[in-house]
Amino acid sequence: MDTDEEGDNDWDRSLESDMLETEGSSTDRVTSISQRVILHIDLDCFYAQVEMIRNPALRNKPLGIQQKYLIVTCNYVAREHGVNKLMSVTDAVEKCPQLVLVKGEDLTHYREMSYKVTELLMSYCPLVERLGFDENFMDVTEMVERRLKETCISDLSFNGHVYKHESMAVDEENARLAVGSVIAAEMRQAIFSTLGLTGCAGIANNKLLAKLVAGTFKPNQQTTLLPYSTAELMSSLTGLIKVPGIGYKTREKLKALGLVSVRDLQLYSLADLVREFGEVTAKRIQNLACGIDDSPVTPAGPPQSLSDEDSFKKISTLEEVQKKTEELLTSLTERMHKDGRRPHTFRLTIRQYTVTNRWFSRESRQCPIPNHTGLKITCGSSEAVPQLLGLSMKLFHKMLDTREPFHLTLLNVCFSNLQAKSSSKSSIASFFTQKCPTTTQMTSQQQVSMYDFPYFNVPANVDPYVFSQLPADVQRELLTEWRQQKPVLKIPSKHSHKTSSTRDKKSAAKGSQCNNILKYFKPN
Ligand code: DGT
Ligand code: MG
Repeated sequence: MDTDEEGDNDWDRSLESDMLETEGSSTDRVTSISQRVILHIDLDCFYAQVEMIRNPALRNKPLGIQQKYLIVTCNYVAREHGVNKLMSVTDAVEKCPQLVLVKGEDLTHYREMSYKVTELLMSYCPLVERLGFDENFMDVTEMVERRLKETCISDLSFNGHVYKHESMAVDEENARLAVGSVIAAEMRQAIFSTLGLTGCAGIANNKLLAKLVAGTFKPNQQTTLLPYSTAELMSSLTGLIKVPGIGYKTREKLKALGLVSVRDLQLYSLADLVREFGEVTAKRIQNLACGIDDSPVTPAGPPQSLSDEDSFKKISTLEEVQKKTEELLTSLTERMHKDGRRPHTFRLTIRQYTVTNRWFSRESRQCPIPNHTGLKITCGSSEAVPQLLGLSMKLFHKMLDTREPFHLTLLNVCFSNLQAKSSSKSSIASFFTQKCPTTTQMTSQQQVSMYDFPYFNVPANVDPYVFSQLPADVQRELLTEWRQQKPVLKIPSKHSHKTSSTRDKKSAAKGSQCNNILKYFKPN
């Protein structure tokens, strides 16, 4: 099974660092935080939807996506038959004998669709934060402000549900959330008309509440939370496990203090919590229990590492290790090649079977990737895998004495320390690029000549003779880089009608941040 190491689904960790950053925030900041409009968009039965798009014949059938012995998700037809997420395949088939099963261990299509959704949302608003594969937060506060200036409050209405209200009139106080609900509906519509996917949205003043309220009505619906309904939403949660940001270990510690429900944590003495967890964590978890979360929506950018892993019942021979590692390396190097950056570190992780500690006995070794191998990976050369396999086996022997019997249940291969190629050979690049504008600065004429150059296929401002004198490896690397310098996506002109100069700068900064990130999302 593929894994994704974007670090973008670690809600606990991100909240913790956010809290550290926001310690001692000014009154102004607190005010602006309480006025934010945050959307949370969660796609419906994500893997199943992707499979139904790939094969529309599955659309009206009960469909389960299988990884090993589990149904990791199922479409809503199957849910009507009593099939649930994370049910065993045996139980699911018993509930619904006509269930169609599709293997979902290869995440390639899900990952690709996932990035398309984020990319689409970023074309409307740069402040998009991914959470896992099918969830995105958006901070649409600025969009809301702009629209409010152009709209009469009496013309506004809420789109979708309002938590615990049949209907709700729009007034001064809730107008911003009402505009947020209209934007959320537009985003969902954009995702549907562009990519064919449906999803749910939550609209609230912070990330925590937006996420929690989003699931109130499913599928393909949206719900807005008004601030005064926060307490009701929080007390509707069946336990601390339902509070995103309070992880397993924290829950265990809380349980030892006798705290099980959200209400228990709300009412517990902060001083006692501080003694147990320290000030930052104590305040954070108590705030979360009260629905308070001032963590910002943080666009993540490209992943810091790429990895691939598989788990299995038993691997106990060197040949099996080699075969499985080679398989994993083949798919990982292909992804790395598509990514375009060059990895400088390689890590191998194994998990040995132990009766006592079944899940947490991972062990890793890592090493630098030699330059010639790094180049092979970025060029997409088939020689990369055998070279990496050699490295893997050396690392493997450092962890295990293969003269003794062994029992592995997992292998993971990982590239990290990923660097954009321009920085890794800046001296050569700068040789060519002193007079060569960056992609964003190029005129359309230059871009056309760069891609269509009929003979050498090098940018028009590069001397073909000088290029032809370079070593073949360097030529290949430069060509790959130039081919990848496609025009970056434009932020729609919606952002350009701000008048104040500070706002212009802010907007430009956000735009360029967004463009940088968009470079990562490569078309298929
Ligand atoms: P939903 O949101 O209830 O309509 O259904 P999904 O399928 O979108 O569920 P969600 O949002 O919790 O998760 C998104 C995808 O992530 C889902 O389609 C399959 C995958 N997934 C979710 N939970 C697990 C899990 O525990 N293990 C594995 N391997 N995959 C999971
Ligand atoms: Mg979902």
